[in-house]
Amino acid sequence: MLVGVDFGPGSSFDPTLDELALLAESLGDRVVDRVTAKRRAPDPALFVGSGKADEIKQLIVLHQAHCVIFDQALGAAQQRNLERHLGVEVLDRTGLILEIFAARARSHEGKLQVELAQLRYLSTRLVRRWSHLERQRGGVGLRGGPGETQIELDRRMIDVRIKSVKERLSKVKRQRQTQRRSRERSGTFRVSLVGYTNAGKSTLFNALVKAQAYAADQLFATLDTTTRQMYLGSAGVSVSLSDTVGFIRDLPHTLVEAFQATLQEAIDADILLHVVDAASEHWREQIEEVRRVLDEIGAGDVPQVLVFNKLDAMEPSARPRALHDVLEGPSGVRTHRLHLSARTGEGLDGLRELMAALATAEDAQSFLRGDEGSHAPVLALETEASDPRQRSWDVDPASS
Ligand SMILES: Nc1nc2c(ncn2[C@@H]2O[C@H](COP(=O)(O)OP(=O)(O)OP(=O)(O)O)[C@@H](O)[C@H]2O)c(=O)[nH]1
Ligand SMILES: [Mg+2]
Repeated sequence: MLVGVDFGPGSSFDPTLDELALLAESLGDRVVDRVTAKRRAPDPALFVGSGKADEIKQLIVLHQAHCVIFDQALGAAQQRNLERHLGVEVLDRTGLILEIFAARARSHEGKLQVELAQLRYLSTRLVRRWSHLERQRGGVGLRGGPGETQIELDRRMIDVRIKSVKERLSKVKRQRQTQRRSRERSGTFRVSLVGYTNAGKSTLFNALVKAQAYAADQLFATLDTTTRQMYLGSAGVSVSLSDTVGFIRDLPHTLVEAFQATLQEAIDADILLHVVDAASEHWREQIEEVRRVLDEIGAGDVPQVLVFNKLDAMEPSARPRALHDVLEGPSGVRTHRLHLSARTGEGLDGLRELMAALATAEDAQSFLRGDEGSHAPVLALETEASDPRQRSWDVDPASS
């Protein structure tokens, strides 16, 4: 059973719970019912009020559900109380995403990163549970209770494990740095595909470099960064192209931290191709979310090109006039926008052309900002193009 709670403006709430359903289904779960609630603030004990909790409990019995998944992050105590109250396993969005990452991680580095994130998640939960036990026991000097020994052991085990995972990760990180330095020395222009999960990054990657990266209609199909050389015949240059892990709303912070090494690939690029699922009705929110995560990992200033993918799946009436155009805000800030289909190949030549122009330009950033040799039509916007909050790319492509 899925549960989402609307805490009003400023909180993320999806009344359809569709994305949460996709996340659950990608772990093999079957969704039997969806419940939404509205509250001013989370109930400290049960997150939802006790009335709502009882309603959920009745539905659990009705559907014989095995698990309840909340679309928001639950506190450790709330999760525990809910499990007690509902009598089934209770997961939150963070826990669910961590499970998906754990199930998908393939590479040595990916597995280590997921383990680190899980241990961190676990340790915050356990520490809180322990302090609660310690309070109950009441006094100092009360030593040797079985609980306490166990607690100390668990705590130490998690700490030891975190330390060893971190050490192994830093070894992998050093290897990565060496590889990166050799790429830097070769002076290759670096392009990274970034974007919301399921936007089509891997499909586009495969289409561009004729690789066989895993692409699938599931969230977080890709967890590891893959890099390939891509030869751009028209300009006679090679660029390196990286496929990266997708982002999602409320990406758990422990994961962002743990995946720093993988995400470093994105930060270090000369330009980012920000792939957008143009066929999704949520593409605006998804762009904002991706920009938020990029800011968080320090890649907010890397020049970006917006690549609207899945052109073949768009309503014919929504098709853009030009496959490549430039959005210009009132103060002259420009954003290049491409429309293409990684599946059918339409528009890929335009992307190759732009990449070739960027790779051979004196300075990619000023190329994107200025008029240097670009033939794409420029669309004047009423709001600033570089400010994601103003949704400046929100120009009706058909009318432009
Ligand atoms: N109709 C259509 N579907 C596409 C296109 N590109 C990708 N897809 C589909 O979208 C789904 C996701 O594609 P992926 O390439 O795995 O997406 P991704 O961005 O790499 O996703 P993650 O690795 O999960 O972040 C797959 O089912 C693709 O077949 C396209 O141009 N048109
Ligand atoms: Mg992928």
